[in-house]
Amino acid sequence: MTTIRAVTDCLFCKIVTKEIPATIVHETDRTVAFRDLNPQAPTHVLVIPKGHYENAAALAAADDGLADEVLKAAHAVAVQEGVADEGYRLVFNTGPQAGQTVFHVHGHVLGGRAMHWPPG
Ligand code: D5M
Repeated sequence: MTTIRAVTDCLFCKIVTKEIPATIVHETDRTVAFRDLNPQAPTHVLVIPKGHYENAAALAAADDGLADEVLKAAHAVAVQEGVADEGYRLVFNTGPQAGQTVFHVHGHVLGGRAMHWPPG
């Protein structure tokens, strides 16, 4: 049985527990993916571990295969959304200077349009 660590007052923990509604498009035992409220591309889905980790560094340090599951879930979302073949961007804003605003690690799966480089 999987134990999920939740943090009070975390927006994305509340999406996991369904206290806050979201359009969930993909779910596994330990991950969930839902549409971004403020989409920046035709496909814009956030993929998170159900357990609370502040950012990608904390998730990687968990060292229990969870980061791998999140990556696989992100690719499964891209396939499901029909953007895997043409290409998609997977972004983990990590820390305030990178633009992270919600401190429950999330990968942005962005696709359905041409992307620019470097990002702003
Ligand atoms: O990305 C945080 C992202 O989270 C940002 O793109 C908006 C999105 N967001 C915020 N609240 C919600 C809810 N309630 N549902 C879906 N998406 C949401 P960051 O990388 O931290 O800047």
